[in-house]
Amino acid sequence: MADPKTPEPQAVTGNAGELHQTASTPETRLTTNHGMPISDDQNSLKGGRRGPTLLEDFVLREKIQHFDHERIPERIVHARGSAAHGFFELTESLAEFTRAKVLTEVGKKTDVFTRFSTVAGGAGSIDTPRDVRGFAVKMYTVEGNWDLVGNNIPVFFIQDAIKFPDLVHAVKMEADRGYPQAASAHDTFWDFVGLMPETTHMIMWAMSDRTIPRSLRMIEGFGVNTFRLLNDKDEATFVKFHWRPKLGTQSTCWDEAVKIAGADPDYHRRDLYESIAAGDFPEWEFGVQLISQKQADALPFDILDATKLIPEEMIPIRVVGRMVLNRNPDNFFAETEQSAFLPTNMPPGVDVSEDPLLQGRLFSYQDTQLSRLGSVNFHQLPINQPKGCPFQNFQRDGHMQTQVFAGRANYEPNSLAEAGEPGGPREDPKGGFRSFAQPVEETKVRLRAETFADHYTQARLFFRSQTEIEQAHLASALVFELSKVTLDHVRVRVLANVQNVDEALAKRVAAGLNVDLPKKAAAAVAPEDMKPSPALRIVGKYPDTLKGRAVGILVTDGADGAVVAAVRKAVEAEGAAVKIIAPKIGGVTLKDGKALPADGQLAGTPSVLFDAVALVLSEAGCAELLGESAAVDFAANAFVHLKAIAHTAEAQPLLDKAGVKPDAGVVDLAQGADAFVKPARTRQWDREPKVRILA
Ligand code: HDE
Repeated sequence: MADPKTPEPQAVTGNAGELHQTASTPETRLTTNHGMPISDDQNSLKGGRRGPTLLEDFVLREKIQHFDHERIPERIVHARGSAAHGFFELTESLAEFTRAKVLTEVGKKTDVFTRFSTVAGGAGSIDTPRDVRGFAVKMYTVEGNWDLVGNNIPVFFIQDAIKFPDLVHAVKMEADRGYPQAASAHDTFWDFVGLMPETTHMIMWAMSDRTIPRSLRMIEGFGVNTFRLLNDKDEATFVKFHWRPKLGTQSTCWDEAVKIAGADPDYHRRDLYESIAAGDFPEWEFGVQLISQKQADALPFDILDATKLIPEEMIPIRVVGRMVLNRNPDNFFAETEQSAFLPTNMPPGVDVSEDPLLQGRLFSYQDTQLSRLGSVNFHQLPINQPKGCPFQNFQRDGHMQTQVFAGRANYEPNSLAEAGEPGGPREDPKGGFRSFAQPVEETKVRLRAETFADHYTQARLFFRSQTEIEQAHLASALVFELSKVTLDHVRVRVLANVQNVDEALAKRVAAGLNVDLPKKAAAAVAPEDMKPSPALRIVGKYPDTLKGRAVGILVTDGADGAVVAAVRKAVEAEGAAVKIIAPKIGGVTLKDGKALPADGQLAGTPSVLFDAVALVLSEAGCAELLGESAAVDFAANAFVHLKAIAHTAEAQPLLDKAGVKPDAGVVDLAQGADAFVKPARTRQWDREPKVRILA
């Protein structure tokens, strides 16, 4: 018989008992979404101790129902992203060109929220595929939000927004089989590319090391589309926006990126989060290329064509500000996931151009939020609200309205103020947003301007501006991607197009695939040779520094603590982070009997996660590691990924087993830890031809 009395509260049963914590004040106690205090969050309401759960249990139902609906649709592109808060500071006024306060008030700090992303993969995909990176900055200015929604590459695949759904369908996982995830190396993408020669310039960038960045802190950002600045007199100047990382633009090796994907799928997200948490704040310079109508008319390509860039050597970048990211989000979903970036968010004094790609974007971003965030009121979410100024108008109601509008004034014009009632806000003809008075009279047409027809000149400019190392990587990336293509005719068409870029490149790729070189594709406009632009390189351009990088020190029992300390000191003095890796997470006992805790266990912390490594081993420790493939891989991968390797003499047998050959980047620590620092600052490019057959 059941006990007719209400049983004593028995909130927790079993092992959880020890952890059970209760609260009795309104401030600390757990409630339902409607504020009702909850007495028991461990057990559902059952018909008897071992009986079925009752439908009556509305506490359980509310909790489960909310959980069931936790996910919202991910972004159709750029789904995988990581973000941070910070500030933008203007260092030079652009008052001559714009009336936007954010670009004229020198020294003023404007709050920003910046989200980096990959393009093709889903929200849970890896951080290191070969892919373009999104670089979206929301500046909470005193004249409304300014969203600069850019990429880490200055050009785009297509010229007209009407092709965007096709491009994205082609690159995402194939429709019937649902793979590959976060990869462009498959038939449908290259089919689209081969049939759309306008993609060629962007393909050169996409196959360069730019799309396998070392860190989100080490990527450039570009507004891509041409915008306008408008000054007090409504005079317009074309503008291209640039972000340049203080740490330099740096990339991984392809083989390394692939292995990082397994070792740490969150590599970039973790790196951003940890560096900000450690107070090592990433920073970018903000620059503009200002182009008058006259200069634009003189350019050998159309300023409205997003597949073209303006070489810095033609029109320099003027650095006028900086951005520092100094605070991690408190909540990933509320901030990073719910942030909505809109190219239509611009302060008065900034305006769009007629670039047909940008024109389509002006519709798309606002529209997509409806299916993603589910309500026209997505601008009221804290992360999306303007913070630098009030926002007010006569738009009302809708799903999830959170604002409580008092009074009757929900239309305009109204004269309610004459009766002493609030009449609401009014337009500001002087301070408000005004579009540039661009003349537009012409016949309606669906066509591409002839000025957009040259698809190869700038692709050639990019390829020929690269260093030999980068050209070899680019050619090898093309070989890799086209090797994953299963349809011969798709490969052939791409190779025919690449011939227009550079015949030697096409030959290298064909040789790398072991296929015949097809006839050159007909070009709508024959490519021309432009003067190479060294600014388009990465290698040789980034600062010679270990700052912001990470060094891994592999240790064993019996290792010399003084050597570990010396390496740590030398590396930290350069601004790099140090991690101790040991065969077991509990750490090691050093030669002097002291314990050294580990930051990572060897099998889970491979050398791909570091920019340079040191092997501080004892003789016995090394002998033991010869039987541990993770240790052999640690050294072998560091070597083939062109990293500096410092080592104690006792580590030599492991280096031999891993195939590590002596060169300038392999440093015996008997020379002192400082000898390691210089090679650690860069990759050992001279080593590459000895460890890899590149195209
Ligand atoms: Fe986007 N893009 N895009 N895009 N884009 C989106 O908007 C779109 C383009 C970029 O961190 C979507 O809110 C069209 C160029 C970034 O939340 C969507 C076209 C550039 C992000 C959309 C382009 C970008 C997006 C999906 C061709 C570099 C992520 C979710 C006309 C300048 C922003 C969303 C974030 C996101 C449309 C081309 C950058 C569907 C139609 C060019 C960084 O609206």
